[in-house]
Amino acid sequence: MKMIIAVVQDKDSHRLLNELVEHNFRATKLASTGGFLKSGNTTFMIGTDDIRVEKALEIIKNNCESRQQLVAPVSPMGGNADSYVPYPVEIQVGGAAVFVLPIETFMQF
Ligand code: 2BA
Repeated sequence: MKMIIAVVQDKDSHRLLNELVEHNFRATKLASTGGFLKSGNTTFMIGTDDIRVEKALEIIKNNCESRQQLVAPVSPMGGNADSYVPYPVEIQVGGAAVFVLPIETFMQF
C-alpha cells in the first residue's frame, strides 16, 4: 500500500476530488498553507494499493494546472536590503507537488 500526498492549488481541488472519487479512490482533503507564498493551498492524502498508484498520479496530473502567480515584495525592515526587489515578481506555481510514501500498516476500527 502507498500513501500519496499531493499539494495542489485551491482552484483545482474541487475538480480533483470529484475525479478521484469517481475513480473509486479514497481521499482526504486538508486545508494547507505554502511556506513560500504563505497563501492557501490544498493537500490531499490518498491511500491506495500499489497497483493503482499510477492511475492516481495520472488523475492528479490531468486535473492540476501550473499557473503564473505574482508575488508582492516584502519590505526588508532592517534585513538585507541588497536582495530586496521593490516590484512584484511573477513565479510559476506547479500543478502539484506529489510525494508517494510506503505504508507499513493500514487499520480501520
Ligand atoms: P509555496 O511554498 O507557497 O511555494 C509556491 C511556489 O513558490 C512554488 O511552487 C515555487 O514556484 C515557488 N518557490 C517556493 N520556494 C521557493 C524558493 N525558496 N525560492 C524561489 N521560489 C520558490 P511549487 O514548487 O509548485 O510548490 C507549490 C506548493 O507545494 C508550495 O507552496 C508548498 O506548499 C508545496 N511544496 C512544494 N514542494 C514541497 C516540498 N518539497 N515539501 C513540502 N511542500 C512542498
